[in-house]
Amino acid sequence: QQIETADGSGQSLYSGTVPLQLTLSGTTYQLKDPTRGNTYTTDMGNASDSSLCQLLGWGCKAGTLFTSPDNSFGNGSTSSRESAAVDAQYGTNMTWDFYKTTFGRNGIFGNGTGSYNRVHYGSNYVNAFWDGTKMTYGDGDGTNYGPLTSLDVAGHEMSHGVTENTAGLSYSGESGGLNEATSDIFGTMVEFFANNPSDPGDYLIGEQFDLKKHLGFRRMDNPASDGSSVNCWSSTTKNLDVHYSSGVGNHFFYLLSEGSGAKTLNGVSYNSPTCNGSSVTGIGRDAAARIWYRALTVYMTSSTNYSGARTATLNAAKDLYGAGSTQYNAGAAAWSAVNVA
Ligand code: ASN
Ligand code: ZN
Ligand code: CA
Repeated sequence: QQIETADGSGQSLYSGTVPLQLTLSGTTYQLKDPTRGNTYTTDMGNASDSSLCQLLGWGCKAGTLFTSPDNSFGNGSTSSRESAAVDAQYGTNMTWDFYKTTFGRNGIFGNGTGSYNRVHYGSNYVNAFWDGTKMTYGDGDGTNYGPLTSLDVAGHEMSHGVTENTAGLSYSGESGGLNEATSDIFGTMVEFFANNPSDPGDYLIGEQFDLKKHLGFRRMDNPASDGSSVNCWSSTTKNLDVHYSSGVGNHFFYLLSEGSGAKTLNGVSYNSPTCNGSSVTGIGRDAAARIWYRALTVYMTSSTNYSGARTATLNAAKDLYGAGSTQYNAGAAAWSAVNVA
């Protein structure tokens, strides 16, 4: 079989019609991108992994690669099984391009090797995950949540892979909260980077597939508004589920990017309170993301806690912008504003 790269297009659920790079094998188009480390997407056919796989990583299912007789995938609705696959593939493309363009990073592993997506995992499964090798997406319950294949979740899950291959933040206690915050931060940056008119950048996580409220699972300007996450660090932050202790890091990142107070961006209204009554002026999300990425890849380790994250990001800001720079000072002010001294 002759193998070539072919241009194609997909009709996604959340991002409109998107360009795809495909593999043409003989006369069959595969949803597999030779220009981004051969990243591909498979159909799990609503099967779940066996308990042996979940426990030991043995006998996990790879799913069936999406293929087509033409170079077009999906129809923009869940009536085609390909549509969610288009979102997942597009999400990995945008995440790949975000890391490459912004930080010069070649994929999750940093070596140009791709990964893969499994979609239609399980039945009524309202989650998505990274397992060390690949991304997996459920279809949601169909009532409150649709398939979880939005850009921000794709960026979130792939960023778990980046964290695992850099700082290695351990997934419990405060380091676990920082691990989760890192995924929310870069998932959000991917959404802004893609600049897709159907899914404009915001500081909400999962708003696209939240069928009822369109607010998603978490919000970064005021994490505590979900009733479970925290805005401000305290000595009990380490006891929370990592998806709630991430609130401190998410809140820091929002404040550093956008500043405190009320603001409307791409049609979404935000109001970020500080924990110490200060007001914080933002430095923009691009500078904030550069600081976080350098902190993650140069200074953080598996056991970094919030106090350590303050030191790591301020060291990163010093390297990038200089001690006493606006960016450095804003970083210090934003950490103080979330009670991390
Ligand atoms: N969706 C979740 C996450 O990526 C799955 C998990 O709990 N690890 O954080
Ligand atoms: Zn996560
Ligand atoms: Ca979002």
